[in-house]
Amino acid sequence: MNYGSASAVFATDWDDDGDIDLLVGDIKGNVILVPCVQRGGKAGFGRSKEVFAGGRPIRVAGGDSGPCVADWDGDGRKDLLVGCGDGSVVWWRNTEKEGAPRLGTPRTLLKGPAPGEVNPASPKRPAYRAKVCVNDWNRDGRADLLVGDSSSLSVGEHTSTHGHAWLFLRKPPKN
Ligand SMILES: [Ca+2]
Ligand SMILES: [Ca+2]
Ligand SMILES: [Ca+2]
Repeated sequence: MNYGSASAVFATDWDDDGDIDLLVGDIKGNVILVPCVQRGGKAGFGRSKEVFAGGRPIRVAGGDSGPCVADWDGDGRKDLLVGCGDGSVVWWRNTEKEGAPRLGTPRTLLKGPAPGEVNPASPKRPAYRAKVCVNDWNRDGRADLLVGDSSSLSVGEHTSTHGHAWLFLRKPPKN
C-alpha cells in the first residue's frame, strides 16, 4: 500500500469488530483508516478511507500526521491523538461508546514551537514532526504522553538532524 511519503501507522481495532485495523498518517496530514477484512479465514486489508472529525477529513497543521488511539480522558471510550508536522499534538475525544469512534472538535494537548523556540543542540521542548504514544509511564493510573520529534541544526555547510523523545507526565486533576 502506498500512502505518499512519511507514513506512520498505528494498529487498533478501530471499529470494534474484533479484528485489528490500521490507521495511517501521511505527509499531507490526513489520517487514513485501513480496515481489516476477513477473506477465506485470513485477515487482509480492506478499502482505505479518510478518518473524519466534525464532518470533514482530518488534516493536521504542518502535515505529517502520526496517529495514536488511546482513552486519553479515561471515560472508557478510545480517543484519537495525532502528532502534527508543526510539532503540536491534538486530541479528538470520542463520544461513541461502541463501534467506530465519533470525533468532534480537536483540542490541542501540546502547542507547536514558536519561531526561535527550536534549539536542537539544547532542546527545551519538542520540535517538529511530532509522533505520539500514550502509556501510563509512571503507573499512577493516569495516561501519560510520549512525543518523538525531529529538528535540524545547520553550522556552516554542515546540517545535522536530531530526534528526541519527550515524556509528559499527566498531572493530577485540580480540586
Ligand atoms: Ca476492526
Ligand atoms: Ca476517551
Ligand atoms: Ca501516569
